Amino acid sequence: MKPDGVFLIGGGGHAKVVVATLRSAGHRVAGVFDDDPNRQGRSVLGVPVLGSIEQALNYKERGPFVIAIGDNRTRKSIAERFESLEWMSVVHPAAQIHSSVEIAPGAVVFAGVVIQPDVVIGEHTILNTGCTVDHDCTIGPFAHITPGAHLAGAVHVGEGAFLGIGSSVVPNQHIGTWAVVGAGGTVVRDVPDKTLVVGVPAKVVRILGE
Ligand code: JB2
Repeated sequence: MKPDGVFLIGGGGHAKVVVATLRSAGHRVAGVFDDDPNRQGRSVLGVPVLGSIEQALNYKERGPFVIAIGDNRTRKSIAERFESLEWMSVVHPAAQIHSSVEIAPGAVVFAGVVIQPDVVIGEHTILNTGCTVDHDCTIGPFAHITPGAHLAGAVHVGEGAFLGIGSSVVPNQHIGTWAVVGAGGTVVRDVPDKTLVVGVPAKVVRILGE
C-alpha cells in the first residue's frame, strides 16, 4: 500500500512541534492517535485525530510513526508496546548536524539544534529547540534535551534522562539513566542514575523513584 504520510502517537503540545518540524522537512503528516476522548474528532495543526493509540496498529502499513509525547517513560512504554510499528526520526532543516552523527529511529531534532561530529543519538530521544550537543557525546534512548540546554564534548546521557531548559554540562560528564537536571542547572560532576540535581553547580536534591 502506498504510504499516506507520517502518523503521530500523542496529540498535545509536543505534537504541534513535531507536526511543524515534519512539514518543514517536507513530509506529509497523515494522522494522530491519542487516548484522550476530548481529542477525538479534533485536529493538531490541521492533522486529524484518527482514534486511540491502540488503533494505530490498523495503520501500520500506511506510513512510519513518531511518538510525539514529551514524557520519557511514556515514550518508552509506547515504543515497547507497539514494537511492530515503523519508527521514523525527524530532523528540522534548520538544525545543523555533522554528517558523522548517528540518529536512531524515533528521535526528533527541532529547529536551531546543533550537533557536532561523532555524536550518537538514541531511539525516541528529543533534542528540543535550540539545544547544542558537542563532539563525541552519546545520548541514550528516551532522553530529552530540552530547549536551550548545552552539552560540552564527550558527555554521556543515560537512557530516559531529562536535562531541563537552559541547563548545561561541562565536558566528559556522565548523566545517569532517568536522572533529571533542573532548569538552568550546571553539571560539573557525574550524576548518578535516577537522581535529581539542581543549581549552579548542580547538586543532588533527591533520589527519584520508579
Ligand atoms: O501515558 C500517557 C499518555 N498516553 C497518551 N501519559 C501521558 N503523559 N500522555 C499520554 N497520552 C497523550 O499524550 C495525552 O492524552 C495527551 O494528548 C498527550 C500529551 O499532551 P500534553 O500537551 O499534555 O504534553 P506533551 O507531551 O504533548 O508536551 C509536553 O512535553 C513537551 C516536550 C509539554 O511539557 C510541552 O510543554 C513540552 N514542550
